[in-house]
Amino acid sequence: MNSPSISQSTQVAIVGGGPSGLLLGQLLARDGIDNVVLERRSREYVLGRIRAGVLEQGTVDLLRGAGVGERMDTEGMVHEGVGLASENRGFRIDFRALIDASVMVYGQTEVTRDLYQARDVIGGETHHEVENLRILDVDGTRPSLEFELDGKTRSLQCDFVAGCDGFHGVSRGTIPTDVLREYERVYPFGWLGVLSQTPPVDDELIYAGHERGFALCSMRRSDLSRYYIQVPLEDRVEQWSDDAFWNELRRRIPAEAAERLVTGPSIEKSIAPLRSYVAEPMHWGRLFLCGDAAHIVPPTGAKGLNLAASDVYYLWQALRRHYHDGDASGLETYSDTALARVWKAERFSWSMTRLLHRFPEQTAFDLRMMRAEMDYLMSSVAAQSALAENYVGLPY
Ligand code: FAS
Ligand code: PHB
Repeated sequence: MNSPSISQSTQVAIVGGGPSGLLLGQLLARDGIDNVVLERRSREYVLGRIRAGVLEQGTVDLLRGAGVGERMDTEGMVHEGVGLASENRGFRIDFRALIDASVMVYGQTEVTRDLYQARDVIGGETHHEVENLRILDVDGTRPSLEFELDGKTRSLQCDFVAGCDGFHGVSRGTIPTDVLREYERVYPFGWLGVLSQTPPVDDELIYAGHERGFALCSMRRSDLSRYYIQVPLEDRVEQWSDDAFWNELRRRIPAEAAERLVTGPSIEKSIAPLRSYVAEPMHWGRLFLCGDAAHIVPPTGAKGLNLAASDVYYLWQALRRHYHDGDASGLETYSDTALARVWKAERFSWSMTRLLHRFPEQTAFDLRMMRAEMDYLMSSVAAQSALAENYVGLPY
């Protein structure tokens, strides 16, 4: 490896220019804390990803507080409830009546776009297409990153490293294997997702359990819909024509929704695997993990992006106290604080996935338990309130 030809320093080095890294960078910059974002892909590539669609109230408040909520408030859709269905019978969970709360439907792609534009405005330093990034000396007092950029080897010295580089990043691997504890469940199915320039089938989302498998009706705008169906892990997206997708979706959702469904050509089609995963601790020396770098949830509970937001909130507050008040207590407790909320979201996401999906090994008794759980949910205000408070987001 060539010795670095260019060296610089910053206060916080952020690995990853997805929602976690960009939101942290925005919050730190507004507090005068210098930071540099290093992203492996191009900006266009990052902005081409189609991912999450639902923002918890905590995420909405954080984006507004970071000064990036304007377009979300103009173009986002406030949802005061969500539809659930079992074997084509639908019912509604009324967030407003049950717990006086709501969520915001606004795509992660748009959140990321807003964050990039805000970073342009504040002149935040961001490097794209960074290669071969290494994280060094996080167990010391002056960690550094080494990487290649534009064919030159560079070194970035810093006080702290924020590992915001997602599940396949390098940050988590910096934690010694005898320290890192991993918890994982890989699900025996995936989600086949379609984006279509069609009006959504309903004003709100519909999560549907069915003997043929799970389906989800979501949206991005009043003329842009997002749909998912559960498929076997071995399925390939090429196997699924648009017509096959629409016909399978119709079979799994409530009859009145199936009749209203407006279909059209898919403008994006992909299969995402599902897993539950948590890495502990989320802090090692001067390294702090945020978002998918530390945890993954099955998207059934719409928690992935929202957990990234609460991690960022905790780390931002801790760094702010360190730099402004000389108080390191927030940094010392960051991992425990973040993990407390992460595990509750993991539980909710796992329980929603178990309630709404068909698992290969399910017995007749298991299916009766699923039906009883759905019947209880349909008939109990207490059960619906519990689901509502988890779905809209538990407090930070
Ligand atoms: P991200 O993965 O978004 O960002 C990490 C960034 O780090 C990426 O831009 C990556 O290129 C970069 N990076 C990686 N390695 C690097 C390196 N060595 N050096 C520099 N940069 C590096 N969540 C939901 O709530 N609902 C959903 O429906 C949903 N659907 C999803 C579908 C898919 C296919 C995936 C993969 C995830 C989905 N998620 C969903 C979860 C998703 O929204 C994440 O929770 C969210 O992107 C987390 O943001 P980050 O932590 O920033 O990680
Ligand atoms: C989406 O719109 O992509 C979406 C919404 C809710 C989920 C998962 C995905 O739970």
